[in-house]
Amino acid sequence: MNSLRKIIHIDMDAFFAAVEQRDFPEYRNKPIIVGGLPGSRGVVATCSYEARRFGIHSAMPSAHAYRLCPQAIFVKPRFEVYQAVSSLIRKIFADYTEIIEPLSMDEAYLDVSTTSAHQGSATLIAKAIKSDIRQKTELIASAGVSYNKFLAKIASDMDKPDGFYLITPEQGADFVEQLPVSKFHGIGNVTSQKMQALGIHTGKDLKNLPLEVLQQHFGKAGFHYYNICRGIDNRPVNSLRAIKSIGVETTFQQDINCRKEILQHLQDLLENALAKAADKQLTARTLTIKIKYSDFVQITRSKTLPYPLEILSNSLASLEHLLINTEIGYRNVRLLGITLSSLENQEGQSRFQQMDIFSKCY
Ligand code: TTP
Ligand code: MG
Repeated sequence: MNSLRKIIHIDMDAFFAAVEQRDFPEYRNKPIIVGGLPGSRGVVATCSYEARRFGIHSAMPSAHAYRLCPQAIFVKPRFEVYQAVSSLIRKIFADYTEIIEPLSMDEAYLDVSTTSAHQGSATLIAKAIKSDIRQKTELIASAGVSYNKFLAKIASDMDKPDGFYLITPEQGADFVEQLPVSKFHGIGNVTSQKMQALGIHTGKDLKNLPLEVLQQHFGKAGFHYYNICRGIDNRPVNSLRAIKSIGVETTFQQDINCRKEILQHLQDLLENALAKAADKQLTARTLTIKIKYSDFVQITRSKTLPYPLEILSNSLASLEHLLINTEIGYRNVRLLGITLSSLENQEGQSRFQQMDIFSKCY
């Protein structure tokens, strides 16, 4: 275990809604819902803490939110403003460390192991960052501090809003033991339900299982689960400069050979990869497809464009073009993958990206 690292996870509170309450004082202390309007088929992007008391949350259909709280104020998102705040908070992070890994517009991991400000105390640095954010943006962030990413992320959620929570190396293992697996970051609903069915409810239950059993049930992720339930997570904080590519792939339980089906899978993977890039505020100019045929022969085809691949509709032509020199439709395929590279940092998102995020919110 690398107990020497000092990792901070920062996450803004009720981000889009807090920005709206900041800019429109008449919204303050009121249930505000940012996202689709109630008459639409849209969903809630986020809502103020006042609205959360009514049981409203992100991704809930707006019509449902309206039924729970008819007096709530529904507002449309203003992505350019959120983006500007996002850039501002990243500049604040950069005052404390170069090792910053943004996860989305409003959250990031920071490795402050070698930061000398505030006598190198991660607690004091986290508090200083919270205070800088408040001063420069008039918004509130929550911070989690620990010795790895997994615990820092959980910590930032422990004391929200305006939270600060520290998990020391001495506390880490015990802390995870009592934690419900549904709260583990990276364990989604499907895996969580699978774990419940296997009688795994807490970190302790997970810890009782040997590595082989975890790998048998959860494949590659089994090793990660084996570690995190012991408070161990050696993943580095990947600063943007360190990210060279973003890849996603899928192996089929049964080989496929229908060209249409393969194209659909590749489109889904591409959409997934583009969303990951957008979350990190990166754009890509190189698209690579990977195809592994049923006999394990693997090919890759790449195309680099003079402009960034941004949204799916702009990228489909490149995808189809790459498929020309393959044998899809003729040979059985067991794995498909998409990799985006030639990544560039996107300061201030383009209109296309905003539209893409916009469509995801609704
Ligand atoms: P979150 O950090 O998940 O949520 P939040 O900042 O609104 O609230 P808190 O962290 O205090 O729990 O997401 C950040 C922003 O991302 C959120 O303000 C709106 C947007 N978002 C969506 O558009 N759709 C979603 O499903 C989620 C979860 C977030
Ligand atoms: Mg947040």
